[in-house]
Amino acid sequence: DPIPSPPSYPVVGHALTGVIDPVTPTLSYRLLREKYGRIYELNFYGRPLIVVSSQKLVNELCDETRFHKNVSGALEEVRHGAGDGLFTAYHGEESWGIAHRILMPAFGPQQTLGMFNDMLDINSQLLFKWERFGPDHPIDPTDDFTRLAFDTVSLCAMSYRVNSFYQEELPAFVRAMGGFLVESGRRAQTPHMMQGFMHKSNTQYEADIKLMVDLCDKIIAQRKAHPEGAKNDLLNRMLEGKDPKTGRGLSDANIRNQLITFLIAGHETTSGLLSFTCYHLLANPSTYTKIQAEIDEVLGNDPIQLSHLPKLVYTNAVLRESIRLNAPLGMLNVTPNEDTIIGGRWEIKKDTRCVVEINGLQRDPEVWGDDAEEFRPERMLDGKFEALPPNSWKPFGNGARACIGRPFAWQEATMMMATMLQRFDLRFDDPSYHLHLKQTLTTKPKDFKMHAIPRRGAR
Ligand code: MNH
Repeated sequence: DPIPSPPSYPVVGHALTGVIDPVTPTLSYRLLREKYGRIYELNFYGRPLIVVSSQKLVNELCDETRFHKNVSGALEEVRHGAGDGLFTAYHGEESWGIAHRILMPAFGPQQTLGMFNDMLDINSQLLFKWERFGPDHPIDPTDDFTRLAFDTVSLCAMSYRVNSFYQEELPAFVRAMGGFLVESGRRAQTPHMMQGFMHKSNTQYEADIKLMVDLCDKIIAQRKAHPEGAKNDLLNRMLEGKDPKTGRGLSDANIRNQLITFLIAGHETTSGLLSFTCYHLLANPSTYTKIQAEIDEVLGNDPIQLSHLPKLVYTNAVLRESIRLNAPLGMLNVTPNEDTIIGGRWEIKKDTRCVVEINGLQRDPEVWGDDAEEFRPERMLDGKFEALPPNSWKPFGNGARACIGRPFAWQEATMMMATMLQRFDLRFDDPSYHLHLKQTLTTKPKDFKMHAIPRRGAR
């Protein structure tokens, strides 16, 4: 059967038709889904793109015997800075397998528990900041959570302190990475022949990459010169780790690419998750009351401990529900190994670009019901999450190429929610605020401001 497709121009296809808004593509995908359904085809300069968002079809795209991750578009541009790091490695690239096998155990739940103190260190810096600025200060949660996440990954990965809470402007490293990511996204939308003429952005791009590369190379060189007394952080594990399959270790250049990758993959995503969660709690007062009651019961006035984390059951459901409605990384790119047919009727040729539209998938009414658009953490409780049809909740990606930092991000986010709500009552800065989105490689709330009012009796 023909795959539904909006009207297009000859030659350029859907480029220049405005069907995809370059600023917030998420909104365009939503409109297209509402109009054309849960599978439709776009075409850019002759290259087709198939966008899928029902659980039944996505379930087929998640079958790793039939489809694999496709590094193209913005992801491929990110290779200019992250090279063959795990996130941007091509399907089948040899260094991916070696690094995956060395790093999987280093990111396991047990290792992540061992990062508790480093996470708490950065977490306290944020809470102190809010306490000192006081209840009248409008907080930009996305900005502060980006600082939190960046400093946390950097400390846990390579014991390097970015100290972004001690600076008004974002530190050079964070700014370089932000600029690099925005420019990578922009390049993906620029025809190659045009790129050579954009001297100013090209120079800035190169400078941003050099800054990130030089800093990570310096950290690696210092560690190799002075290994004594170093913490057993991710850098240490990469320097010492041997692949059980091939016996090989990681090259210095690959280790640097992984460090840059962790920082890229680990800061905007976690920041988005925390920001959206604050928004949803403020927009849903009854949920807010419940999560705060749980945190008061589990933590009371005590400092947070590892043993508290598994008891924060409702908090966990709130995070799952928040990331269901607003996945910070909204697209998974895959492509079929061979010509294939999905849904029993739509043919997809080998190497065709396919996209799993996560926000559509995670609102599929066949899975989530008529209230799929509502924020209702109860749907994640009492075994209901575990009983979901396969591949209906995919905020961390799929299979072998799924997020390696998932336990890391989840622990960091849980600790932040618990300690934040233990100490503060949150309020909207503008009570009439409605959720708007801001999109780069990842999606975050736009213009969302809040206040943190110290609670009486909090530590
Ligand atoms: Mn993470 C891959 C989402 C936090 C490191 N991550 C992915 C993918 C998604 C994702 C989706 C799959 C992308 C794709 O298929 O192209 N990641 C998240 C979200 C959060 C997150 C929503 C936070 C919330 N990620 C983190 C953190 C780190 C990290 C924190 C590191 C400390 N992620 C990665 C790496 C990969 C990845 C590395 C690539 C894994 C691979 O392909 O081997």
